[in-house]
Amino acid sequence: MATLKHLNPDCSTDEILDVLDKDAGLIIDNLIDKDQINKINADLDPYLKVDVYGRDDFTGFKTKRVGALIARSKACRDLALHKKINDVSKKYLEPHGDGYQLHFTSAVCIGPGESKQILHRDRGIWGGYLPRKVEPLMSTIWAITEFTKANGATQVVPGSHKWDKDRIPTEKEIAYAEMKPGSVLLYTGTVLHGGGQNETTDESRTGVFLHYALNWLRQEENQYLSCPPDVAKDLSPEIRSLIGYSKGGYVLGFYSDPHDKTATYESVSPENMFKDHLIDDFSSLPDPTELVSKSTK
Ligand SMILES: O=C(O)CCC(=O)C(=O)O
Ligand SMILES: [Fe+2]
Repeated sequence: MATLKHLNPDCSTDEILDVLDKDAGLIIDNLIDKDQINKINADLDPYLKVDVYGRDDFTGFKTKRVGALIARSKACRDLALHKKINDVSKKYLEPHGDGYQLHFTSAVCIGPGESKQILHRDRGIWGGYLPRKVEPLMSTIWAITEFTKANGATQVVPGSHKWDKDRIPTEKEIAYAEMKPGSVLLYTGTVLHGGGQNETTDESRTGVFLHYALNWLRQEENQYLSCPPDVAKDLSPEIRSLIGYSKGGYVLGFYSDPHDKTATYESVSPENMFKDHLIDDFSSLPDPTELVSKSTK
């Protein structure tokens, strides 16, 4: 059976990138401690208690999914800003864009009796229009409960990011992301994976999913609605910027304040929504010739 490489919490970004390049999936063991898991559980418990399940085979009739984790959970905000994960996301996505953003948040709880999810590549959310040479995603699944093959550990096909799109893995080519609570699965948008079958009668498998994407792509979870300005105003500038209240280039993602008749906030970075003075990372006018020449890679 295929296996996923396990790295220690003190592994370097370069070691992680090497394995991502080869396998497109790996586990870092024990990256967060019990105290952090308790905080995540306490934040998510009220939402995971509600009996709302998926609506089709893909989302799973016995699987609960809770989103808007940035608005709902301080512990998940801390997790989203985890330095090692952000270092990896930045470096992994660097060849394909000028920055990255948080793209999807969800707690996924696979209940007893759930069937296995079809293997897929998450890059499919953009409808297959992205050329294969663009790697759009660096994703994490944090184990909140233990992940075992029996309770629905994520299926991952190491190396399948380099496969022809129609190649179907044999059973032996599928690895299972078995890991202890506090460990994290890293995987890319191009690797084949899917939720595992939960063949237990009394165990649920809960993971916190935080996905990071190139900042020029549309986010899977609409962060401006899942974490609207009246909630975002009380969060840190770092997390606001990560979820998209920032620009992704000279003009990409600017806004104008619809209520402002003085035109103070005209074509500015969303960061200004939360400040009383103008700030703009890209405020200096670039040399137009360079801007045009950079616009086609
Ligand atoms: O629950 C899992 O382990 C994986 C779920 C997944 O890949 C998805 O819903 O896109
Ligand atoms: Fe997926």
